[in-house]
Amino acid sequence: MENYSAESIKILKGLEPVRMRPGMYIGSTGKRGLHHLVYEVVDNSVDEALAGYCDWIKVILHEDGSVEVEDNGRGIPVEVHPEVGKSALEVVMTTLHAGGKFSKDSYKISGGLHGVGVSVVNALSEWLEVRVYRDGKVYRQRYERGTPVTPVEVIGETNKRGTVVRFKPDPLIFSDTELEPDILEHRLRETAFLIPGLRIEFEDRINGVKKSFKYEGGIKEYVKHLNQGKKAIHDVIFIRDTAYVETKYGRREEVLVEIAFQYTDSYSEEIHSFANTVKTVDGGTHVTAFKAMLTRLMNEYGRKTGVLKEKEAFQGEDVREGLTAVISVYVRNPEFEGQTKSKLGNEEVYDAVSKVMRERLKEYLDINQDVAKAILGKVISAMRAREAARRAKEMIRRKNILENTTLPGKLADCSSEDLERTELFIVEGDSAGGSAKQARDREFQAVLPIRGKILNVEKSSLDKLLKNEQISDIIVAVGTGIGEDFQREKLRYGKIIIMTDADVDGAHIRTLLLTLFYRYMKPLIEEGRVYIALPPLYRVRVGKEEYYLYSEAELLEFKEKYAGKRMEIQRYKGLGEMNPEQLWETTMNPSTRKIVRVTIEDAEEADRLFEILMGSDVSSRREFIERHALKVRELDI
Ligand code: 0RA
Repeated sequence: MENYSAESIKILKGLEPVRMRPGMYIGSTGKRGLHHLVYEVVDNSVDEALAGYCDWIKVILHEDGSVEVEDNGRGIPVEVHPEVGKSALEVVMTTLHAGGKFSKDSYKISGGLHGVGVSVVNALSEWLEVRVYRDGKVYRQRYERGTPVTPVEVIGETNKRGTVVRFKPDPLIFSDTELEPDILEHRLRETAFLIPGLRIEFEDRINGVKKSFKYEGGIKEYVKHLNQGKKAIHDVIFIRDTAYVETKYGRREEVLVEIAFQYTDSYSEEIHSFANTVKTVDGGTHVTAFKAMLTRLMNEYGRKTGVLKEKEAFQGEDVREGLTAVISVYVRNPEFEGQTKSKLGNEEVYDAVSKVMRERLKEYLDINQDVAKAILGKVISAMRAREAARRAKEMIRRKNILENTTLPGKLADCSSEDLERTELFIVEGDSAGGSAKQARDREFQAVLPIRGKILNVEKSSLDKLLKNEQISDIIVAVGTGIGEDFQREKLRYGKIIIMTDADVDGAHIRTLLLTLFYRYMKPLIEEGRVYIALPPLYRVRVGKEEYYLYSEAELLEFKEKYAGKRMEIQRYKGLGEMNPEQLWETTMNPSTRKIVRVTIEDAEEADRLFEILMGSDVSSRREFIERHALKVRELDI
């Protein structure tokens, strides 16, 4: 870094445009934009850390809703800027400096919404106070809505170095000025993972919580963290190298590539990517190159070892099943594309990542043959499962086409064909199924009992379960077929209602069914046709009156209301304990029952949880089921 000098700042304009059109600078004036203010300030300190001058950042969420960010970097320069006759500190805080901005010589973040500068934060704050510890002195200046209300003053002496920025987001700009500690914590932890050795402290004074993040292992530790609770099949692979590549402007540039990844025995894929420590949620050239090269190298390896037959080839999805990866690149002029500026566009990064992957990963796998074998085994079984799933789908399709009049024997169908009235109850257990068949209104309600223990097949993928008879009965009863063969017009019922016991097994089955609908019959969820029945948890008798209660909370409330009265409480352990009349009244009669419509978010959650259920980690599975079982209880219509 050269010395700070007057020329390195190009003064463009004041801050009025920022208050006029905040969205242009921070994306939005909602929650997202609000949090962006904090990131903007933290990123300045992070840049100082990347340049090697700072190893500690502290963020405090104050009780008054303001945020304070302190670092032990060099401190923002305070010298008087000769051209304007103002302190550099004031210039930095009160002018928009685009282009040749106040930047480090290293990899400066310059794309999109990132690195718009701390002056933008100043402009959008009700007030902001900056302190600089530099040359033994403490400097201070205060602003209101971007305008200085004090000069840059020396307010004391110190032996510290660094910068402290404290600001309060302006309620005139933001619809909601409440910062979410969880969001901030998540982001700060992520940043700490990206810069090994950097300590980031977070203190939430509203809730009295303090956290400290420091990861010497960098993104390697990040992958370990992401895979907690999953069963890894090898140690985290870490590769890091620089590559010299040509940009589209014909310049040769150095790109630093860091990749950490690990396979688990799960079926999901999780890739987090960053460019210059900025998260690229929509991926980009670095992610595309990583995926392409991983597939290519695995195919080459599979060929070489003879496990791939002549006509076989791994597809991307085979190679990424159970993969958790973190990709972090540093590039001189990052281009962030897309609506939210979260996709990396630099073509030269594609070349750099391909090159580093080819050279370093090959080398790694040559040295660590056992790891290579473990991964290859996983990829092969993913490929076989994909082929098996295709055959299973084919089979169901054929079954649908050839015998589409043969409905499952266990289905008690309804007589109406009016889609807007008809309902299919998928009921757990034969005894509850029997009661439901007796209880239903056969004109518009159909009942399909399924056995409770469909899920005993441990560590099986959903694809395999498609072959399961219970599942194929459901698919045939619903009528639409699945996946690419889904035909909305074949739908046989207007509502599909999942009715399971209020216990762990019930939650288990519900998750499986939601995952099935989510992955293979998604339009049904999007149209809001899938529901969960909420059977009561208690029946209470007070005198001659009977009441049904649907939650612990309702029971407590009830007890308070009837305190002193004699009551008889029956707890239902399962649907099977209700006689048909009770089942009708509490769970099936449209005018008295409770049902919850399943949203896409619910189904996504179920899909995620399904992975945990199917995974091998018994304790996290148990924990999840219990949590999830409670959660559905808390929902209401
Ligand atoms: C430009 C030059 C110098 C430091 C900084 C910027 C700087 C900015 C921020 C913002 C938050 N924390 C910061 N820390 C440092 C260094 C000038 C010099 O000492 O040569």
